[in-house]
Amino acid sequence: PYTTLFRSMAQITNHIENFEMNINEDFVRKAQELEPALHYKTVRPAQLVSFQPSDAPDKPNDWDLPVHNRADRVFDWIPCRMQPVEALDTMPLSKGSSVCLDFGTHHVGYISFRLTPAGSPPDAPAHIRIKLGEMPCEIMEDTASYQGSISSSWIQEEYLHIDEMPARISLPRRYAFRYLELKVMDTSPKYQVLLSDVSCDTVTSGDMSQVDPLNENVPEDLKRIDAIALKTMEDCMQSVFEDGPKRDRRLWIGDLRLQALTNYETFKNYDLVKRCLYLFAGLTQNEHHVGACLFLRPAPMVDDTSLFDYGLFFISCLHDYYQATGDRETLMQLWPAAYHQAELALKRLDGRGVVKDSGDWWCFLDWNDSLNKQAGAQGVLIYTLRQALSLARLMCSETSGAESVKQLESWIETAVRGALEYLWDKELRFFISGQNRQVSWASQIWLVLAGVLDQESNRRLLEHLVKEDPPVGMVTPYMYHHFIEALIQNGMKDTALHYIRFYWGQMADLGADCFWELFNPRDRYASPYGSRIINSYCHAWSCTPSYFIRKYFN
Ligand code: RAM
Repeated sequence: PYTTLFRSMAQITNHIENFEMNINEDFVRKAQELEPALHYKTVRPAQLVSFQPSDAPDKPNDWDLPVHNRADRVFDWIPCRMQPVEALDTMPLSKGSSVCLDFGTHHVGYISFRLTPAGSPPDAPAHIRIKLGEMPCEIMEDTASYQGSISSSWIQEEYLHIDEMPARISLPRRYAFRYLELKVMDTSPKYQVLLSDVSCDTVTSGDMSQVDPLNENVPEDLKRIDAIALKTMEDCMQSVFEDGPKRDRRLWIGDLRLQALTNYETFKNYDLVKRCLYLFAGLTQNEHHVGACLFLRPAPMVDDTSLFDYGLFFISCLHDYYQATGDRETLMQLWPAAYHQAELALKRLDGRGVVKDSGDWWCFLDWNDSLNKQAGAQGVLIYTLRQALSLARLMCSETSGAESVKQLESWIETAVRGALEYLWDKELRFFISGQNRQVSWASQIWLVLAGVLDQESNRRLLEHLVKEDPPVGMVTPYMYHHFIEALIQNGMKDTALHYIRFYWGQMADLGADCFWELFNPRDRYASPYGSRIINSYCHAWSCTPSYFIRKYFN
């Protein structure tokens, strides 16, 4: 029951030419029936705060990297001049003055506050600016200086005219923030305004009471990392698993895959994963390719962004969901869509059994401009084909699945042979990628996860990788996740733990309330979008320490 809709290119970004959306009404209905209940809670600011730039020189920390390692800093802004919220009562704000409220931790929700005039009757509207920031940089850096590659409309900043006061003002948008700054652009020389009764109705579909406490003997630093990761999960759990509640506020399949894995070890909201699976299968692109991301409102719609790896991860999501739930009915319904993603991906193999390389934005892997994606994509292909094979074997007994088992076995054989013959460089003892035979972290990690070599060789490769540290490194928690997973799967748990501490531990030391979309320990200012104020500081793909800690170190 597929309906096909054609949309004009002018309306939607141009990733696919002649983009078409295929709708499976039954699947979409099923997803809608699984819409989660949202939980609301009212929270209030903890204190007033100001920030000072940190001019202290960088000093090497435990990891010998130039990263601040002091709990009193949030990135490189030092919170100072803290005051109780009650101080607002005696703080009339006039033209040009501002106040910053610290809610104590990260929140997602709807803001309201009261504005009362002080002095003469208000003879002009109050013109105010509200800024909301997950991090101090969003409050402190000038929005007008943003020149990045994605829309400045993500910056959480509002200008309002208030005509009548006293007034209770409720902002219509949902925000992700810890800090709220109100600045008076103008009142009139005759009156000021008092800010009071500031609150936020937080929203999430995550239910923290479902999450078991960690065993007492888990080390304190891991408990802290786990708590931050859980908060990240909670704030990203909305009507679907969002990638980030500040940005992009939508369902991306790469993020979903890692959220779902973490969810099975924590919140155990199986229906939320199921809902996302039905959405992806119910709203597909040209040739029924699973899209990279989906919008929910005003009506569910698949985006026209198509990525090789993200399409294949539909297989992983279904595979992991079945492993966690044993929900055979869902498996049966969604298996054809999953298998089809493998068929589509196979079209990209050249005669040698190697994925054809092209441009930038055909396969994601990591936010790293210099990364060649060919070998990593080959790894993702083999990794997901193996998961498809294990599902196909399960399906075999009840349907005519024997064909797909044979087909998948032969595809895997072809792709593994291709990787070994054309991507493995015996001299370098690394997998190479692309025409320029690039050696990167991502290529090694994905081909290790793909199980192209035996365990012993994988281990040697990972050790070699760490030792040689090729310059094309990892920049996102998403890529680090795969590194940790590769280490654990090859019996290197101690090294994995070391890197969890190295990476997520440093974010925690830098004052993270939730884990970030991006963190490059060697360059804290890194942003694929051109400015760190647009980065997301509560990002789903960064939540996996809870998965690792609970599954392997608890
Ligand atoms: C970013 C999103 C998301 C990621 C994609 C590839 O814009 O925030 O997390 O999956 O890119």
